[in-house]
Amino acid sequence: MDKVLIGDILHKVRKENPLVHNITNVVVTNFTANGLLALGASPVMAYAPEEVGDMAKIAGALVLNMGTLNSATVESMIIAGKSANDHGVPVIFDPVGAGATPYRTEMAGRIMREVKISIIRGNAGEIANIAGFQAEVKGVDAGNVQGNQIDLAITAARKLQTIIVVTGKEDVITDGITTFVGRNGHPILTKVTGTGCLLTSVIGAFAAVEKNLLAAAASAVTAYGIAAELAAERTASKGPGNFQMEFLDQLASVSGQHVIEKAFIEQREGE
Ligand code: ATP
Ligand code: TZP
Ligand code: MG
Ligand code: MG
Repeated sequence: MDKVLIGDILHKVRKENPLVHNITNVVVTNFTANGLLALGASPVMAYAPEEVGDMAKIAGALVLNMGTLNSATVESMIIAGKSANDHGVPVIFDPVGAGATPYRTEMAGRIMREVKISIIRGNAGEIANIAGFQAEVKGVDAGNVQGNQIDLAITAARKLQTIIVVTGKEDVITDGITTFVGRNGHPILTKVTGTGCLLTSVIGAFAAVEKNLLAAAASAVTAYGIAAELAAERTASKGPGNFQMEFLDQLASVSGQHVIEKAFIEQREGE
């Protein structure tokens, strides 16, 4: 992956300030809005079935996040998703906790059937479950998933006909044909709730400004991981609280130059 391109897309997010419509969970709502603002995007959270269609059609991207799902939000997600589809707005899906309960797995399936999803981001357990494999999910956290994460991502992308981003120690970004593996990030990200959800929304911001959605997703994952590294360098010894605040600051200041210096993302040969 060209590091200059990653910096260019990051720059476009800040220049174009895209509107990102999030239907997300109650745990991460404020953190997601602040993270998108810090990065240079414009967040909006809107849930009412009466308005989600209108909001989604004027957004640069729609992010659907299953974290604290209920029957009303599922209906809103489907209305918003269909409107986004009709108006050429990319839809990014975070199947939080898929596999943890039958309800979550079923609703993930329903959302994916009724809405054309451009990019799905989740941990390995969530992605395995939505692709139809049994895998351990502990609440909303990845359980101990056996097997190769790259193979899992490629299989899921082919089966679900969408771009898949599997995150963890290594991140895999694939459309089933072209695959990138990234190694930016820091383990302290797992000690702050919502860092996966915020990443999904950041992918939305990148997808809003870059038509090549695979490049958008890979660039978002890389820039986000580098911001986390910069924040961890300054605060990891103090703990997750200080890290969380510093991470917002680093999302605001991570630059193309940082990407050149720190990006670790490589393309894997396909079959
Ligand atoms: P989980 O609930 O299992 O933590 P999640 O939805 O919060 O999943 P993560 O997989 O934790 O999402 O990904 C969020 C961010 O944290 C990504 O940028 C990812 O690269 C990073 N990350 C996760 N684990 C590690 C790790 N061990 N080392 C470095 N970065 C990590
Ligand atoms: N419970 C329901 S949603 C949620 C929790 C703790 C937040 C999950 O955030 P992330 O980004 O997947 O860690
Ligand atoms: Mg997490
Ligand atoms: Mg998550």
